[in-house]
Amino acid sequence: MSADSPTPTPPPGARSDWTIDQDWQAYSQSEHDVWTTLYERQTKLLPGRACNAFLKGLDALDLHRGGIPEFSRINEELNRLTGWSVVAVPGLVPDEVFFEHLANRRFPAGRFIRKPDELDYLQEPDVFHDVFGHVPMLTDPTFADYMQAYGQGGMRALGRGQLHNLARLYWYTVEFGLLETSEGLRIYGAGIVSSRAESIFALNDPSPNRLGFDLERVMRTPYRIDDFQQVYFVIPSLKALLNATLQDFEPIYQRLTQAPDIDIDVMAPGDRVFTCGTQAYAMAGGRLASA
Ligand code: HBI
Ligand code: FE
Repeated sequence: MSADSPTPTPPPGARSDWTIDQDWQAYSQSEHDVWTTLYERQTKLLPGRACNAFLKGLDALDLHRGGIPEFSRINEELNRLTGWSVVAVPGLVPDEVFFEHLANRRFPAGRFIRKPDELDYLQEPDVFHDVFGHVPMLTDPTFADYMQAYGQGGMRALGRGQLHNLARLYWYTVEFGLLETSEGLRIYGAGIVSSRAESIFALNDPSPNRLGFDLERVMRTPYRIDDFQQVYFVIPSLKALLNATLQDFEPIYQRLTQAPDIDIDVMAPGDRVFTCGTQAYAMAGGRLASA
């Protein structure tokens, strides 16, 4: 989406900011059952894997009431904690709409939930990915500030036509980020924490590289949207992540226009190496080969 093309019009039934009513009454029992199945699977797995901020947020929002949570109920507590709200959208929204919501502390969550035969993998973020995966971290004040700073930065990046660099930052932190703790690596990325298989792969599999987070290095690294990541980046703290976005991006964007991408499966000079991966999973053909 370049800066000058008009924003696509919202789908029928959606407001001009692409939000829709969650219409919580309209969920069927089988849709609620899918949420409960996914929720119970993940919460068995995540203690000792997800970071404390995530686990604390999950409790604070009381998401274990069984069934798809009502956004208006979540928002009472979420607003009180960090001023964030969850708003329902039909699915992926255009980048500039997405950034505008984040910049105003509104997280756009898909209203739909995956089908029972899609439990383990889906391309588009559904309510489980968005609300279970992303929202608990928004109860942490530092991460809440990071997400708003990301939204504000996104609106600037759009203007420069360098969105792809910033999308990588989102991907390797908000979606697939790992955190270094005294007990070992922990997950904070929504794409990992909402996936049973990747919650295990990202921490335990010898295949992917695990490298120290460096903002500019991450912004030069392409990513995969169709399978487990071949590299995960590790932050030393949520504060360090927030601080990385508070610097002036202008010189960074300038350098990025001259810097070549870094291949997804290599180590680069200066990388802090937590795991030098075998890349065996990707070389064996990944998800499709092991299906
Ligand atoms: N829309 N609803 C929704 N959820 C996302 O995570 C999302 C999006 N639109 C764009 C987008 N993510 C990515 O391009 C971000 O990197 C900006
Ligand atoms: Fe997401």
